[in-house]
Amino acid sequence: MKNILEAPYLVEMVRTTTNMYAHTWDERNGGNISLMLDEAQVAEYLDVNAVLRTIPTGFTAPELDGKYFLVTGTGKYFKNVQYAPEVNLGIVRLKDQGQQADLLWGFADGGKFTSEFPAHMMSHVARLKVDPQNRVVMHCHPANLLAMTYVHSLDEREFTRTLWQMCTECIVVFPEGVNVLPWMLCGTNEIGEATAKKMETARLVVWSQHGIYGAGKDLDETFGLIETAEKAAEIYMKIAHLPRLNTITDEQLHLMEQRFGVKGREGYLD
Ligand code: 2HA
Ligand code: ZN
Repeated sequence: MKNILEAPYLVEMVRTTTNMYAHTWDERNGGNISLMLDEAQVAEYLDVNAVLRTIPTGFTAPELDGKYFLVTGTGKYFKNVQYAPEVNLGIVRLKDQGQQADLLWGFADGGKFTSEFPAHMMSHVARLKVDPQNRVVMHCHPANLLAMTYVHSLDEREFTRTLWQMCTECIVVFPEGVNVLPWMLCGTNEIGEATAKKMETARLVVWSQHGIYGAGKDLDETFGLIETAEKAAEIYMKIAHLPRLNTITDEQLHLMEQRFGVKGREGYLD
């Protein structure tokens, strides 16, 4: 059996959490990531019949039975993942209508998956329905996106349009726009269900006064998605209090659509 610490997906997860911490998106225990794995990817490194323990999930998601996830641990710091991956990360396989998770590796100090496991798992279900290639759900607390939810309208069309206007390439990176949830209590099935519903129409979901969720086919792409939205929010927070003399017009955004073969969310451009 090969060494799990050398599995490309584990190496990439360690690099991603480290990088996200370096971007200041994941203070203390902030943020969480789940990456769906194929059984073959896991079986190369672990005996998939050797269950360490079984952890209740607290929700029902029959679609996920038999699915494997590499996921960050509750209360764990992204900053520390690189030094002790087997304590801060775990690999689980869901069963019993998603109500139980068999732990196959990790959470070595007796820990368990992120408190946002419901939002992650329900978002995977939602994204897989619209994009069978989806593998990643990522949550973090980037300062400028958070700041923006204090001073900008939370209307999804308005929020998206502002981000598109802040950097020319935003409309190419997230043509479907950004969905927005009002402040809600985190770590609950309710915010999980609300997030998953928003994930049906966009890969980015802002949690007002809290952070953002991103989804994508791999860690790099999902990181890049959040990075691009956060960059746009940063520009906004630099200029919001200044007179705006110039902007990117809807006409110019239409030119971007044509040049890059994308289509902005229906009704979001004039
Ligand atoms: O504690 O970010 O939303 C991790 C979180 C909860
Ligand atoms: Zn959070």
